Amino acid sequence: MADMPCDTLLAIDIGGTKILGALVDGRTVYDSVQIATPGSGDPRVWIEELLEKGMAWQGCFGRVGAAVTGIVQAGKWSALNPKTLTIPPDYPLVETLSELTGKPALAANDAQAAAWGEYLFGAGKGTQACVFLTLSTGIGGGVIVNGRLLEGMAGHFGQFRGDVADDTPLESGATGRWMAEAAREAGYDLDARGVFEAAGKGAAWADAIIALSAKRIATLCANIQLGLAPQKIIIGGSIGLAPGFIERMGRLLEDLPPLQRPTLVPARLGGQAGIVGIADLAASAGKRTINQREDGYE
Ligand code: ADP
Ligand code: BMX
Repeated sequence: MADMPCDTLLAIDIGGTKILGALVDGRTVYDSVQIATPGSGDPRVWIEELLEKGMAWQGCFGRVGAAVTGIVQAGKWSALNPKTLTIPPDYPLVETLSELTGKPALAANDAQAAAWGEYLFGAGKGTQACVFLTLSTGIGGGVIVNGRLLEGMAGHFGQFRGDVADDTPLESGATGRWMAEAAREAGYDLDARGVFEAAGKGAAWADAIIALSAKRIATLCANIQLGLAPQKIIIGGSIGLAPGFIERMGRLLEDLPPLQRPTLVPARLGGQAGIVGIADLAASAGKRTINQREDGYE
């Protein structure tokens, strides 16, 4: 672990596939641990497991921030799409974090936190309006307009309905969970990473899955451009950042008239955008109004 001042933030990012915990100060991530996200069960147990792995961090942080897949309202956490992650409804996340760490805590949506991280320190730096998209277990989004992060339901692009099927969220026909399902239907027991590996070795069935995903998400990006005109759409998540995926979407968009064509760029903070963003939101919680009040602040 790098030399670390003891006034850092404990930042946690809970996605549908992995949970990341880190000690963060500004853009600097001093140390991190990762566990797989259990498919269901009690999030308290998941957080305990993560804290166990970060035992050495005791006494090194004064506040906690959690960026989570799903929506957080008044400190309570719920899924919008239980296929991305099943969470007990209205789970008391902020209270649980405070109880387990003894520190004031704040929680927000994972993609919104990542959008904030990229805006402050990454590919969104210098823009006034940008959108962050995580292409991961599902599809999450965060929107910055006039230098301000839109909170609450804003940016939940993975829930858009599209050319998938009636009442099916777009993400359920485009990213991690879907790629694994599509692979199974093709006769292969692989996750999305395995699909990319198979495509890399020339498997046509795997390339077809990636091509359909890229087409659906490129259409989403074109629609976001028409709706919000961001200067950049910043792409993150393990699928978004998989080699060639952004370029594949870019090729599908190149015939659009310049005014309507989105500018796609990779997340500069990579997989750390969420923890960096939530650390900043938690650090400035006393000063900024966010969509829920944190527990334990004076
Ligand atoms: P989370 O959704 O938990 O935030 P990720 O951004 O890592 O996590 O996205 C998880 C999805 O990305 C899973 O479906 C996983 O199979 C897939 N994945 C992980 N690593 C890779 C990779 N190197 N290339 C392509 N897909 C990947
Ligand atoms: C879903 C939704 C979003 C989240 C996005 C990305 C749930 C549980 N999550 O659209 O809130 O931002 O997935 O999540 O309804 P990830 O797990 O893929 O990072």
